[in-house]
Amino acid sequence: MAVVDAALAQRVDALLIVGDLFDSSRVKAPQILDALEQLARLTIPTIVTSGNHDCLDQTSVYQRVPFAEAGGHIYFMDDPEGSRLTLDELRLSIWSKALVDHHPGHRPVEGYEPPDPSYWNVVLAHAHYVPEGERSDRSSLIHESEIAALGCDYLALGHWHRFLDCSVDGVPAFYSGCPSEAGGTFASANLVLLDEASGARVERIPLDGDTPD
Ligand SMILES: [Mn+2]
Repeated sequence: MAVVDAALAQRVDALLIVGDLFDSSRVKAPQILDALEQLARLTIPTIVTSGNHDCLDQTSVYQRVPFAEAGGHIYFMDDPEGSRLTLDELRLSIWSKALVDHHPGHRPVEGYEPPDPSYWNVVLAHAHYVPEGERSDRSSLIHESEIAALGCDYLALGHWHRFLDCSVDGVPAFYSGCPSEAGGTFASANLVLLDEASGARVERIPLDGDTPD
């Protein structure tokens, strides 16, 4: 898995996978095992939440994904009401709401509560971004004003298969892009640097030998 290669090469402190780790609930056992073998190459905290392709419904692929077998460093954020993971060693606090039903009523950051302000405050959202002044009848929306209201140190966005900067009012918010080439862009992941003085800085890292266009 190219993302794991990049995480090892960059010596990151944690890996965030913001939904759609698996393409569907019909993914076969060998692919599940392969994904777990890849994640087992890491020892850093690896935080996973569900997306619309791997949502937590009654037929969820996650019923067949024994994360524990890949290691205790994997944290699966599976609470549909939203939950918080606190990693004291990294002074990192992560909030995420698991996606169960991808529909217009699902709001990925509704119910968010800010954490202890002495921690890095990171939010994950598998969501369809809606800029200010626009409306959408799509599912799992996140509006620009909701991003601004989070006031977090970093919002990691998943769902769209491309890199995109959705930062607003001092809240850094980015889609990571996709680990395979898609939509005329190159495969990439986001390297997020959290600095006491300057806050979050995001660097786009090409994956799997892909070259930037
Ligand atoms: Mn998605």
